[in-house]
Formats: sequence, structure tokens, C-alpha cells
Amino acid sequence: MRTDRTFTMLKPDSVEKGYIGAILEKITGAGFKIVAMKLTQMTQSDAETFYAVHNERPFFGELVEYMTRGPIVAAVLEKENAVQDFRTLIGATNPADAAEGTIRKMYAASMGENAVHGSDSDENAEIESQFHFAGREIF
Ligand code: IDP
Ligand code: MG
Repeated sequence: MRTDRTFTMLKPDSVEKGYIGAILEKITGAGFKIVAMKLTQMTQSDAETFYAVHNERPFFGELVEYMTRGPIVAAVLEKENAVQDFRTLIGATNPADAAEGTIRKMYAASMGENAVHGSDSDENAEIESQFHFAGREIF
């Protein structure tokens, strides 16, 4: 299992607020190389599948509605120790708890609308990348 790739989404709130450029600048400035990227919109079924691990949680309906309400930027990122370093760069799930200078601290509004996704393991990075991209779209 490779350890130098992770998967991210700039969530609908980031796109709506015009933060795509600023967030990508933070990501590349932190040493991540973009090896796949697109603007896309998740369907209800896409979001239910992508977040299936959370389907028993009370916020699941809200999460699916949020993630499908507009376009997202999906991307695969490459860097040594990618998963862990990217989670550090984005900060805690709740922006109120996120460290100063992290993407969620800078750009997220709330626990629900928290600007950006980052895979939580090498295995999920691979699964999530393949969910959004064909092999020939990852460079
Ligand atoms: P993560 O994105 O930091 O890995 P997870 O616990 O995997 O956090 O939750 C997935 C997503 O579900 C979060 O990024 C956030 O958008 C949403 N979420 C998590 N907890 C809550 C909550 O308590 N209320 C509303 N939305 C939540
Ligand atoms: Mg998670």
C-alpha cells in the first residue's frame, strides 16, 4: 500500500465562497503535488456511498444534503506521508478546535460545513481516489 497519496474535496461551501484558489495555494504551498483534479457535483447516491461509514449518525442527512448542494473540487495529492500531513494541514473536524493556520481554521464556518475533506488512512485514500477518478485521470 503506497503512503504518498491522499484524496481531498474542497466542499460546496468552499466553492460557493470563492475559496478554491486560496485553498489550492495552501495545499501546494505545503508541498503537495496535485496528481488528479476536477470540478464535479456528487449525486445523493454518490454522497450516501462515499459517507456510508456515517450512515447511522444523526447528522447523516444533513451531511448528504450539504455535500450534494453544489460543485466540489475533487483531487488526489502526492507527498511523502500524505494522509497524516494533509490531516495536519486541514485541522480538526470542528473549525472551532482547529489549530491556527490550518485550512479549516481559516476557511470553515462550522462542524457541518468545514470546507475540506481529507482521507483518514492510506486504504481510504485509495478507495476515495478510485471513487472519483478513473486510473487514466490520475497522473
Ligand atoms: P473528518 O472530515 O474530519 O474526517 P468525520 O468524523 O469523518 O470528520 O465526519 C465527516 C464529515 O461529516 C465532517 O467533515 C463534517 O462535514 C460532517 N460532520 C461530522 N460530525 C458532524 C456533526 O457533529 N454535525 C454535523 N456534521 C458533522
Ligand atoms: Mg473522516
